[in-house]
Amino acid sequence: MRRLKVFMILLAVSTVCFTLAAVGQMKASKAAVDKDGIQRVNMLAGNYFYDPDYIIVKVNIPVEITIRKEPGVTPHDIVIKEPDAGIDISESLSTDPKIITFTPRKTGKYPFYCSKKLLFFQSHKDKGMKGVIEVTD
Ligand SMILES: [Cu+2]
Repeated sequence: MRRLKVFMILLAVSTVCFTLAAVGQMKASKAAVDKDGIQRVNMLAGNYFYDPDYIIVKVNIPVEITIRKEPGVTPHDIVIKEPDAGIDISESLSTDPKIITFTPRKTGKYPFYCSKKLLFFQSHKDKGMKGVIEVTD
């Protein structure tokens, strides 16, 4: 009986570890709702990525994204143009964390990206600097 219990605990622990590993690979992040009723996410932006690049939030609950840029001369921003869903953001980023707030009003998957582009080079978005906010019930 005791052995079975230990086995069940080990099974549960390994399942959790496996799930965490899978999520880490996708760089997905499910926002946790804090005690004050705000969903908080930390994000890092760099050449040419967002980490995490897939955020899952709940509809009609305020979201707070704390985002900073990796050190370096390349400028980055974050753009989310989904006014129908209550998300309309265009913020340039710095190494000092910036706080972006909005309340998603509609479920769905909404793209975000960096709008920077140097001369005739590929845009940062085309280099992979983009992600998705998934708003769920
Ligand atoms: Cu960029």
